[in-house]
Amino acid sequence: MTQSQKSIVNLAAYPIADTKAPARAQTVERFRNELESRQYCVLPGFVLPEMCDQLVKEVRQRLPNAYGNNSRRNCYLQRQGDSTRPDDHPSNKLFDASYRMLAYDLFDEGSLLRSLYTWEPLRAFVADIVGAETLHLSEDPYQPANVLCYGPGDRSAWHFDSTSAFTMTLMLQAAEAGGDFMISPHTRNEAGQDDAGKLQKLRSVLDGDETHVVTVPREPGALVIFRGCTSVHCVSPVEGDTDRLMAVFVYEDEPGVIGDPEVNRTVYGPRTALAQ
Ligand SMILES: O=C(O)CCC(=O)C(=O)O
Ligand SMILES: [Fe+2]
Repeated sequence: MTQSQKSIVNLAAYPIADTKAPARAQTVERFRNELESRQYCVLPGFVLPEMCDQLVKEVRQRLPNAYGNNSRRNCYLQRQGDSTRPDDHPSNKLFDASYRMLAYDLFDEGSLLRSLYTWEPLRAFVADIVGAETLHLSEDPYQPANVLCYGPGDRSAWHFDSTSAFTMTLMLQAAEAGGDFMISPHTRNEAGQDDAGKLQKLRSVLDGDETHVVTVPREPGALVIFRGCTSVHCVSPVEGDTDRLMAVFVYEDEPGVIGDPEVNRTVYGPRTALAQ
């Protein structure tokens, strides 16, 4: 079934297609302010329920080809600690993560996932929320829109995202329990250097103190935009037999961006290196 790109998003709730509509401007303003003050914003019911179900079908068909990713890393995504720092420094706290990854190339041209990712009004809307002049599609074969699949016991450890100014995720299917997206806003500076206050906050989060941690409510269809480079975040272990399926969309500030092949190899598997 081919799908008009327009009919994927709940346009009654999120009037994003008409760039001149005052309702669009109000929607942008609201989420822009939320993102600014809290470092994340949630758009519940952004994708229509029947479209979400179809996206889940697309993902399930491809699950046998997902790459199983198990790693032990610190919150800066390094696999090794830093021996020049004290043992209790965040660099030396290593955490386990496990999930499966579906790369963009596994979804064909006519897929719903690609249709949504490439829909220009979505990109323009997100650019307005995050304050980017223009956002471009990623030209990487694997990264543009990918899906994280968390089975029973899978989780994502506390981490900062590496380069992008923002991260955008779409919940496709929730776990029966667990699989909570947790974030601690403002735990690192823009430049990636920690000042004393932020470092103290980060340490408390990594030690299990939830005072500065927010659990973001996510129903299927909810879009979340967050400042993952400056706000440490994780996904708690999934409980029950239902996979937690989360699509991640990558937009770039410049045209023609492709990812680091070494990163692709670790995230999407050795097949990406063989394809070069
Ligand atoms: O699965 C999630 O909700 C979070 C994913 C995440 O941390 C990321 O894409 O950077
Ligand atoms: Fe992340």
